[in-house]
Amino acid sequence: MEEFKARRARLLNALPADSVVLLPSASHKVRNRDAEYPFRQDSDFFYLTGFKEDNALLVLSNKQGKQACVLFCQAKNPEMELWTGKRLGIEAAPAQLGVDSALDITSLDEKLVDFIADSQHFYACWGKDEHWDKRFLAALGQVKNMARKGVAAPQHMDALEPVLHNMRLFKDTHELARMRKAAAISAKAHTLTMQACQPGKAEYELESVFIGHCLQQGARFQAYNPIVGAGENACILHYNDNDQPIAAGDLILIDAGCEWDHYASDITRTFPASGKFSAEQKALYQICLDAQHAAIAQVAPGKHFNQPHEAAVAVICKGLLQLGLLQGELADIIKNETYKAFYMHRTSHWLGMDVHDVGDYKQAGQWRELQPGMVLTIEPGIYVAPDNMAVDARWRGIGIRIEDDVLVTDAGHEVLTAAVVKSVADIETLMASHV
Ligand SMILES: [Mn+2]
Repeated sequence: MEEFKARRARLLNALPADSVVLLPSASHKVRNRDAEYPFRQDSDFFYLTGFKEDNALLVLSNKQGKQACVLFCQAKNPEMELWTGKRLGIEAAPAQLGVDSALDITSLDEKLVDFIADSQHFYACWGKDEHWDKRFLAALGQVKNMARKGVAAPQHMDALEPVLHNMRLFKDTHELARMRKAAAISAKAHTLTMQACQPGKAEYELESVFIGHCLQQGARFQAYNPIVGAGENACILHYNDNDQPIAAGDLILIDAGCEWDHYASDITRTFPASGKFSAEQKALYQICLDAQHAAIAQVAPGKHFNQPHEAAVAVICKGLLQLGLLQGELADIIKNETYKAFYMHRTSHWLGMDVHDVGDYKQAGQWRELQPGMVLTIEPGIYVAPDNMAVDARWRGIGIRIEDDVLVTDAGHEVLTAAVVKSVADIETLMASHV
């Protein structure tokens, strides 16, 4: 509770005087007819409340120098709770969540007016959800109509995201504990999946090993849909079908990571179905791994966000040039981006509550400087399209990506997902111990 309370205070301290913040929870989403997707709380809302129910809204305000925090949530209702599960309720919310008071969500529209009245700055995630925009603007309209009573309406409609997401970019110890847990479960799941691999199995059988381990450990949700691509499917960046058979000569690319208490992990490993890399697979894999090591070495305070990517691109270009998949001068290849035929995505993204986490990548047009507490992925890849007639046939259809989660520390970096092997020798040794 203290963790969330402290974040709310920090946010309010960062806002100008006489601000009001309105932040709704996530709502249930229909998958088909009466069946819903599993509920996932809104990341911003969870970050500030730790509250896991839907149909709620957080109000923060610092009007007249006084910080206030009010939660609108669902009232207790035994009849409804019999169907949809236990609710915290209005009475228990203040003690449980550390908010000043709690109000019935059904009274939201009439009460919002009081919170907005006499505020100067109206903070919300404007433009994110039309339904909430309309409700907030309707309340604002009501406040404006009170002008003759001496009530002032906000002069500024402010985006909440820049200040809140800059906070989320720097992970505190509570957040890192959750991210380490997610990383540990996913690393073990990747290890078990590699050991379970055999030609003749289907991609979904490996997916089931991965998800099965996560579930057994209590990580009920994946941070994103797992990618399990065998052979040429590894060249499809967001492959999600996971329904093809695995052949003996295939490389298998698995990009999967569980979520632990609203925090993501994101790991990719690529390994040979038979347990032994072919000469071509090994040559490209080693380039990708060298690129990843070079990129990870660039993660340290004071480096900028693009330096790992630049390092990875340089290693990949040099390697593909040596193998003859690229031709010409190294400097030209990098400048003209001809490597993009093989490496078309970027090397990193922020990681946190969201797998592609919030936070600006550039500030004033410049790549952002890395600072302790930031977490980013390092995920170079090499993909030779099955129909790439510019290269020898033996290279075609090979797809490789290697991805780890890296925390920026005072001393440099810490790889949170180091527990799952990635060298050629270590993968071949692990896969020899088939389970
Ligand atoms: Mn990723």
